[in-house]
Amino acid sequence: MSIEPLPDGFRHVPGYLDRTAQEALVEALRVIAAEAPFFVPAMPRTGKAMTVRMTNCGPLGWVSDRERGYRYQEMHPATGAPWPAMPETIMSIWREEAGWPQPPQACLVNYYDGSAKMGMHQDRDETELSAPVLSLSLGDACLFRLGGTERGGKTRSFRLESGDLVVLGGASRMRFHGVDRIYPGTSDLLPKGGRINLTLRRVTA
Ligand code: MD3
Ligand code: FE
Repeated sequence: MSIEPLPDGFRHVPGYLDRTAQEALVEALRVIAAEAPFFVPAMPRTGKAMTVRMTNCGPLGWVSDRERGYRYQEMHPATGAPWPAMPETIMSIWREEAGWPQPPQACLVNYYDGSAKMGMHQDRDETELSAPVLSLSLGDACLFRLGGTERGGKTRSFRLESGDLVVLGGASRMRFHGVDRIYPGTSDLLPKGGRINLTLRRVTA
C-alpha cells in the first residue's frame, strides 16, 4: 500500500467551516441572491444552457453568454446592477488561507441541483493567474475531479462535503477540474437540498 502525495499547491481541508459558520454563510447568501438573483449561464457560441446556476458578490462577477463568452464584469447580466458586496466573513477566510496580499475581487456562487454537473475545464479567464483560487462547499456532497494541466491526462477524484475548503495555488492553479456528480440527500444544510460552491478569485494583477 502507498500513500499518494497530494498534487502541488492543492490543499483540501475537510470540515473547515463548522455547522454554525455554514448556516451563517447560507444566510448571507440568501441576502445576496435576493439582490443578485441566480442566473443560468449559456455556453459561448452554442448558447447551450449550463446545468449550474450562478450569481456573484464582490467588485467583479464571472458571467457567460453565447455572444460574449466567458468574462468578468461589474454588473449582474439580468438586472444591470453592481454585484452585492462580499461579506466580511468571506474576505477574512481569504486573508487567513490564501497567502496572497491583495483581497479577492470575485466570489462566484455556483448552485448545483441533484442533477447538475460541471465539465472538466481550466480557470483561465483571470489576468492574474498566480493568485490561488479558494473554494468553499455547502450542502450536498459532490464528486470532484482534479486533472493535470493538459486536457485528457490522468485525473483523481475527491468527495467534497459541506464545510470543506479547497485551496488551489502554485502549480495546481492551472489544473483541469470539474464536478462529476452531486450526492442528493447527503446534507440538511439547504432546506431544498443541492450544493453551493463559493469560488474566491483575484482577477486582475
Ligand atoms: C482552480 N467550480 O467555478 S471548486 C468553477 O465546485 C469551478 O463549483 C467547481 O470549477 C465547483 O470554476 C470547483 C473551484 C476550483 C476547484 C479546483 C481548481 C477551482 C480550481 C483547480 C485548479 C484551479
Ligand atoms: Fe473552475
